[in-house]
Amino acid sequence: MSTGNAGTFPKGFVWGSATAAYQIEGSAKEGGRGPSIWDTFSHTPGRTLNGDTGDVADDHYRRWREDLGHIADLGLSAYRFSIAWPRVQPSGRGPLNQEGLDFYSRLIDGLLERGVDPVVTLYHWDLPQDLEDSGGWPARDTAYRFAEYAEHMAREFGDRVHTWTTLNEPWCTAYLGYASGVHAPGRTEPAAALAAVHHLNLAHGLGGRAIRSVLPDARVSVTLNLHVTRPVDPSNEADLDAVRKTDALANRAFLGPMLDGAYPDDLLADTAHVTDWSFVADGDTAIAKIPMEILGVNYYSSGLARRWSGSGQRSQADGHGDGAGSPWVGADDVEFVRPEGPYTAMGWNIDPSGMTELLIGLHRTYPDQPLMITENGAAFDDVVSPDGAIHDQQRIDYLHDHIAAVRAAIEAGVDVRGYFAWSLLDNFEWSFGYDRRFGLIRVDYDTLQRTWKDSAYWYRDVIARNGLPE
Ligand code: IFM
Repeated sequence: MSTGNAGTFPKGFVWGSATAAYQIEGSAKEGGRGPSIWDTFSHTPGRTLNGDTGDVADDHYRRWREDLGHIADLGLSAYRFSIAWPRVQPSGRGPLNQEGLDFYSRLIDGLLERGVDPVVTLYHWDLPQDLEDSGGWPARDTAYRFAEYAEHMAREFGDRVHTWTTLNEPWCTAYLGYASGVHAPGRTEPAAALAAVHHLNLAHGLGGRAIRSVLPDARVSVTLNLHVTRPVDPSNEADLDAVRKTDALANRAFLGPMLDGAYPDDLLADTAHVTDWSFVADGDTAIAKIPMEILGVNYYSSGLARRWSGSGQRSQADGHGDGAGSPWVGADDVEFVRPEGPYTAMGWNIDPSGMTELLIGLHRTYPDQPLMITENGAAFDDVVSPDGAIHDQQRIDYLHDHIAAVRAAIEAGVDVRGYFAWSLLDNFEWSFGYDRRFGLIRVDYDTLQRTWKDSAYWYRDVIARNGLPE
């Protein structure tokens, strides 16, 4: 496919930016919102850096009008945000909360008035606490509650919202929430994590079907943080097998049911010592598979793995292994080695080629599936200059190189429909609290003042020219 000039993108390419409710909204107890697992988790001593919570966050719940102004000024064609389930249905079941619905309704109207397409994520990790108290994602019922909630949202907003993302990064929900415990609800139960994987897949299928029952023409999607893992020694069979295992757990555990209607045999075999997968009922994987107008891909960095020798301290240097447990359920013989730098402030390596590789690989396996980069971005230790500006050249370089990587994939024939920068604003970076800044726009957490970083001006120009600078 030719895209014209070296740096330009196909006509109609979507340029967006993304956020998530708990990371920006604040007002955790306002407007009838119920508690979520992230309220409980972040208020539990020792769970987040500096004890940070999402109580105030970016105060977006009250400053949404100002934020709409930034979205419009950037020239975004789409804005990806999540609905906080506990804000619109405080207990995760039963009655809806009109005040919460009104908030999102105003936001959606405001986006449309400014010519920005609202892209809604239904679940970005803030499970209503009541549902966790009934078992959370390891419990089958949660998938049915999610489908009901999805149907409600389709009825409420389907006249104005066309693109619906069921789940954001179910890998994190299942493995960080229920295996390593570094995310809410902080459980470290490997078998429960695999049950969560399954019920998230089921929720995706049930939820997508519920949306389509109300809105036959809805564009349904999911966002996955697919892992690009390379072998330490590409000529070593054991290292290649370690990569296969991580691919099964991280990628094919979701792609399999959602796109092929089945779990991969090697995943079931690799984890047979953890669970017998008896929580998978007949017909579940057929339900999980729904046609998707878009498959959302989040990409930040790549990994490096090898077979663990079995002696000494096993390294888990993949940026996800610092909790009480390992997120890599059942992969006890896999060791993660820190890839070469440079690194972002998250300690993640910068590897744009991994993004091209990922997109091309997905296209080979699923040639008819349109793709979208629903998140990509970087945290750096931004410095405010004496003149008040934030010269975040490292972030500009990161974004530049990853956008170029997307373009390389398009040139190679991959159907990539858009790119969303993570994130619009600095925000609550989960267990890292406010310490890691991903925003195009800086948020001063004392005054809540927003200031455009150089990367925001740069991204605005990329959008305006539909491509990278020459
Ligand atoms: O901040 C998160 C986001 O919520 C999900 N994807 C990764 C981002 C950076 O860690």
